[in-house]
Amino acid sequence: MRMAHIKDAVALCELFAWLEKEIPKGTVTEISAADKAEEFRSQQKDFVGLSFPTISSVGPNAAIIHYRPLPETNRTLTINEVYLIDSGAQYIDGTTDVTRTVHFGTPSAFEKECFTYVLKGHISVSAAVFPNGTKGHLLDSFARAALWDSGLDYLHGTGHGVGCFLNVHEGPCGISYKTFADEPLEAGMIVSDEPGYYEDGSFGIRVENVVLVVPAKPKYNYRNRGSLTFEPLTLVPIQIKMMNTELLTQKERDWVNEYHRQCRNVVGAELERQGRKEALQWLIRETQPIV
Ligand SMILES: [Mn+2]
Repeated sequence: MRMAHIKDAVALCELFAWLEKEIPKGTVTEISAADKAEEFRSQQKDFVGLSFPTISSVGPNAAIIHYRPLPETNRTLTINEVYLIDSGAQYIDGTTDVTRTVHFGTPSAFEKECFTYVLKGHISVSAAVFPNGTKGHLLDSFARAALWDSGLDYLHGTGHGVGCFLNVHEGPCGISYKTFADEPLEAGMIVSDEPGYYEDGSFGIRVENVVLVVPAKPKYNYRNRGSLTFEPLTLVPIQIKMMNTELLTQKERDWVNEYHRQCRNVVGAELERQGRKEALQWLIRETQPIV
């Protein structure tokens, strides 16, 4: 799974570097961007196919949670609207599922504010430390707290299990306000962490990583229960331009910087090995530390 996610990140770095160059020409659509993502993924070793149909959506189309572009709805990407792409692939060594929300021009203050609440929720789950035996639904409100605080929410679950060269939606665990099919999280399980926010008729935001459940070592060990946390397997930069960094705590800024350091080190090495220079330049630029 780690290898599959590194290759998948290479493909997405290529995609975003390509989109930045092509969008100003006015020739990129939701469908052609999705096709390009598939083309870059197909260049990676042991690629078999997509893990689900790509959600490639811009502006108001991204506010439709299960949108998938059709010829009659297909919008052109511009520097004026937020772009959301939720996509993934099957490789012989693993399955991926990643969502990034980006702006190729200047996002509005409200778009940045909403993005930052979503990011805070994403980080709150990803960095959570919780006792062994905890069920995923207890973590669901961690993902929503920053949105709830401002009277906002999203009408879907926060995470699902992910198989390894298997179903991209896999039981028995998940992170949702719903409590069915919710086995306790255990070290070695793999789930998604994907809060969002959708402003009807305007824009959609989602930040999704696939994360691995790993043992945590907090200061104490109450009744020897042991503790767990998550380690991101997805290593694709989260767009700093979309963040209102003043709304982030120091701990959240540290998380972003550490995450981007890992993206740069791990994916950067693979981009270098594959000789993908433009994507490497893009990665380095997009992983500058925030203050
Ligand atoms: Mn997902």
